[in-house]
Amino acid sequence: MRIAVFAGDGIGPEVTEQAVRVLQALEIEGMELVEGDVGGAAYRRHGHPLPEATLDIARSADAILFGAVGDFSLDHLERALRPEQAVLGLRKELGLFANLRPATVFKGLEDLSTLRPEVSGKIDLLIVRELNGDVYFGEKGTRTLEDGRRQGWDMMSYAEDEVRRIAHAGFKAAQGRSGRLCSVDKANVLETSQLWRDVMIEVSKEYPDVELTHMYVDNAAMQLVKNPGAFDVIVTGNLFGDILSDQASMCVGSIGLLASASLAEGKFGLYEPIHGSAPDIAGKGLANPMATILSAAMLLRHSFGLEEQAARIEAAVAATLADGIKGGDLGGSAGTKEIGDAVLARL
Ligand code: GGG
Repeated sequence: MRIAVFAGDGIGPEVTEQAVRVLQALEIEGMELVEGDVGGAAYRRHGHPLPEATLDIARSADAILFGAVGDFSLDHLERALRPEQAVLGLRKELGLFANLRPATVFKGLEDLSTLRPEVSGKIDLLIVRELNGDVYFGEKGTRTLEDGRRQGWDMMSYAEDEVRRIAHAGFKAAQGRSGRLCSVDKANVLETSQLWRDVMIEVSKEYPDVELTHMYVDNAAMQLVKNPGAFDVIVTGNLFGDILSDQASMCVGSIGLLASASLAEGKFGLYEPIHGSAPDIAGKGLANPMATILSAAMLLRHSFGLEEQAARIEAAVAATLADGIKGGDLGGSAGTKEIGDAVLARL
């Protein structure tokens, strides 16, 4: 049970430290944690956000616990050397194509949502975001046009096999839940989305027990705020999924609560909070570590089948919140370590 721990930048090390404490407290036999550098921290030490040594650790591990990457002071670097390339590179190198992002309202937090309490209490959804395609990985560049104007471009593209494998991930996730899958695209405007929709319909024939619906992304953004309880599993592309999951985090109270699993075929996965490095609060002990702690629970469940230990972590987080111990992101005053202590005490 070799787990790579890549803490990264900003609040990444602080929140990861608390998740590691929780994992260690479970005293799981055979668990080995191996640290590696990623992001801006890796660039400063090794001249690259994803050094070969880190990739070697990743390849030799059974799962990765990841903090966050991003560092404004490195904005001047060429794109290939920016901190974010660490997580994008790991996703591509390791074939991590399916990003599961659950969003549930915890007991006691209903009134913290941006929504009316009677709506927010009903939110329990899963966003399945494709991770290896879309504008993130298409050809990109800048040039100066003949008339002197600068132009930038990012090619949005999906091949049918890329859509097919994320479709299967979405349908399987829906089978494990209520059997409802909403595919989000922009098929009225984008060719990639038309292909996406066609492939979703083809794959749906293999899952007669799942009800497939389609929604344009602009409408989905509106419905997420208006009636999020109507959604169960959403499957969508890389860019739309990134945006909609941040929006979903506000429907449940805070981005500091949203965990994620980025999965390859099989059991290997990278687990990280959906939030970034939050440089404004880094090093102050203010960050909410719950999203990273909940990501560690997803790691135990998906990569190692340790359902009981995963459920213990989730119950401890829920109990901490129900007891009113909240970080500043939720209107409370508990700091990073205090929240970690509280979760440990309730394990
Ligand atoms: N823990 C998430 C994180 O570090 N995000 C930074 C980032 O740049 N992510 C790119 C993406 O998820 O699309």
